[in-house]
Amino acid sequence: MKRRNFLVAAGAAFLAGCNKVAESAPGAKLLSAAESWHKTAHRFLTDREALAPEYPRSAISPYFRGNGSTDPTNGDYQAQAASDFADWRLEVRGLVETPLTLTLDNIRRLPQRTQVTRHDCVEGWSAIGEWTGPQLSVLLEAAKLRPEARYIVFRCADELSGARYYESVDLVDAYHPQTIIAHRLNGEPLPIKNGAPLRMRIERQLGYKHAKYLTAIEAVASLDDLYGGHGGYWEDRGYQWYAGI
Ligand SMILES: Nc1nc2c(c(=O)[nH]1)N[C@H]1C(S)=C(S)[C@@H](COP(=O)(O)O)O[C@H]1N2
Ligand SMILES: [Mo]
Repeated sequence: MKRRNFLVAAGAAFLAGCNKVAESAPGAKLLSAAESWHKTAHRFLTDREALAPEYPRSAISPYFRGNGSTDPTNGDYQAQAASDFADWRLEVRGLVETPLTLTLDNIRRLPQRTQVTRHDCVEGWSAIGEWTGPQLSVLLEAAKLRPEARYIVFRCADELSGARYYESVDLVDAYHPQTIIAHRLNGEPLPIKNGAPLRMRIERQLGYKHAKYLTAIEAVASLDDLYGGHGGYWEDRGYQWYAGI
């Protein structure tokens, strides 16, 4: 029964995609992503595919603070939290051949990556944490991007000062091996303050790119028609869209 539900939710194409990803080298995936993204990306590829530093577990900060939204009160978030996020769904949609709707269980069954990294917030604080989740590339390969797709948009459940949080990255960061959909922090399910039940880790980017309370991943050709048109909540308020570190 469980397995049948998983197959119905995930779909045959999804499973085929996972196998393909498992066999292919991350470098090759990144290269082809960049090619279809933008020819000039090649010049920066060596820099941009480099890994962010990873740390031993002994370096993990005793407390990983929450920043921005730390306990969303809008929509049905509180009700979802009360039921341990049993009904949470992550959609993969937009310019894809096969839209996906995933449960948390689907996400936990995918191949996982665990990484101990340092989070840098522009407000001037950092924290080291251990994050676990599937690589975003696995989901994108399963959904199969259409050639027009240029950016991946992250949709969030929370509102900050009355406006919906959202973020976006280009395909180089989307396919970066350390870009994961985290559901665990330091070996435990994500705390609410850190984005439960799902949040992005985009380790070559500053903190505000790491969308918390993730509800959908959307492939788009342009960022112009989203909210303020600058590709993210803080970008619409003056921050740089490219926040590479
Ligand atoms: N949905 C959502 N994601 C978000 C934010 C937010 O307010 N809402 N804040 C951002 C900022 S500025 C930072 S520094 C990190 C903070 O992550 P943390 O709460 O786990 O420390 O989340 C980022 N992602
Ligand atoms: Mo931040």
